[in-house]
Amino acid sequence: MKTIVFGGDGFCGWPTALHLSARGHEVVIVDNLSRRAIDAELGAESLTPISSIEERIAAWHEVSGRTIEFVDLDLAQDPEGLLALIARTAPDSMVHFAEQRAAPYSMKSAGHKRYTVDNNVNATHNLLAAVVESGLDVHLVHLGTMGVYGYGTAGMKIPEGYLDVQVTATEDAEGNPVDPYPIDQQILYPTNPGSIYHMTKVLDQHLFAFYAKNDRLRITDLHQGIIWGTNTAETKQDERLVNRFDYDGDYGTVLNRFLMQAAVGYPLTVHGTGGQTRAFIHIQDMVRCVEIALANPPEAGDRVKIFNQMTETHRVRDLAALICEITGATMELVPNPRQESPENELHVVNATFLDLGLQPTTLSEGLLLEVEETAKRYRERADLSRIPARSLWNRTTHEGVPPSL
Ligand code: NAD
Ligand code: USQ
Repeated sequence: MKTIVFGGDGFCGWPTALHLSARGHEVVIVDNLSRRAIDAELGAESLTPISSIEERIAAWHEVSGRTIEFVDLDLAQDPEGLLALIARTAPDSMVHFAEQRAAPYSMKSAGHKRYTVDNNVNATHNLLAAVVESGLDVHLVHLGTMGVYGYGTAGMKIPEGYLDVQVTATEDAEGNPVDPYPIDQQILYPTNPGSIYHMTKVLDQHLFAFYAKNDRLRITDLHQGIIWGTNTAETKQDERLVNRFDYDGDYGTVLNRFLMQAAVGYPLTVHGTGGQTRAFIHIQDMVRCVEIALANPPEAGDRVKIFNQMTETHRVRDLAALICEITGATMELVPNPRQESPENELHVVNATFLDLGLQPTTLSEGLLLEVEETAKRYRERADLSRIPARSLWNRTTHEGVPPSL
């Protein structure tokens, strides 16, 4: 299978490109290296020392004997280049990771909001329009987010993308009363994004639904939880293949931040009461899920296939307590810079991947290893001034008043 990995230099894209290459896919990585430029803008670096994309690809060739092509292209800004690339490479499938993915970064200022919307929505739309224009039958797998659903679910399990609803009709088309009768429908699960970044994923969802209906494109949207961990079987094979590890206040995600904070002796930064419950998945399981999704495409004419790509849910303060217990770290409840529910429950259906053979890596197996293999190993590279989260989401959070949602 020939597969283009858009965003293949990033945290999820790089290990996915190697995983697919190791399994015999002919892989092309497309990336505009904007994530590396944002590191420079923020004055923050990956905790792990990441090599240039050229060095990464050369090292992979040396280690595996396999070749990956790299194309430096901006999906949002260069639709003609994108179409030419698709026509030249004629891929069977594409994996789309190429978006600005940090919620705090998307909320820093009006400029960051505009950049995130322009970049993400145009990248996705340009890709869809280019596939149609190319006339090729390509399966598109997109990395979406659990955050499109919002996190207040009134106790129900969040289904995989679609919700069965029943409304009761009490009038006919002319408005005359009739004996009530039920009408069943399936709708996209109502969205409730918490940041401009998450909002772009909601907009992506609607673009996918439209192109699946109008052009019979084959699309899978993976509603992914928060990734934890750093390396996969492939990225462990050589120091030059190491994956990035973000710990700064904008790009660092909660569990990896806590692991790094424990390793450097920084009290774990629990936002608010730590009552937020979120979905998680290990990076090794993420690459396996993408492989499974590629092997199980929808048919042309099907609606968008949506999988919930997560394996566990946890409350933030429970995660912090667990890490303190296994590492001896301490935690601190810091004012929450975000506008989000201080406490929420989260129950999620993830049957599709489990039915297709995913065997999840659990937190209990992997946490300590992650602290030892990554966080402690590279702790000398940490810049502690980059740890505090400084992106305030609205006037309320600016004034330090707890949000009430
Ligand atoms: P990342 O920022 O590390 O990687 C994204 C890559 O895309 C970067 O290398 C960047 O340079 C590239 N890119 C961005 N805009 C581009 C453009 N216009 N043209 C070409 N390349 C572009 O992010 P990540 O953590 O690897 O996330 C990848 C995807 O997975 C995102 O869409 C994100 O929404 C989704 N996701 C990530 C997580 C997580 O915990 N990291 C969780 C759920 C979903
Ligand atoms: N949090 C803390 N302390 C910290 C960092 C975060 O308490 O030091 C809290 C946040 O307030 C939030 C929760 O932890 O309640 C999760 O924050 P996060 O930064 O780990 O995750 P999030 O902003 O939701 O974004 C990440 C990825 C994004 C992806 C999303 C999946 O950056 O690309 O879409 O996870 S999900 O959360 O399921 O929507």
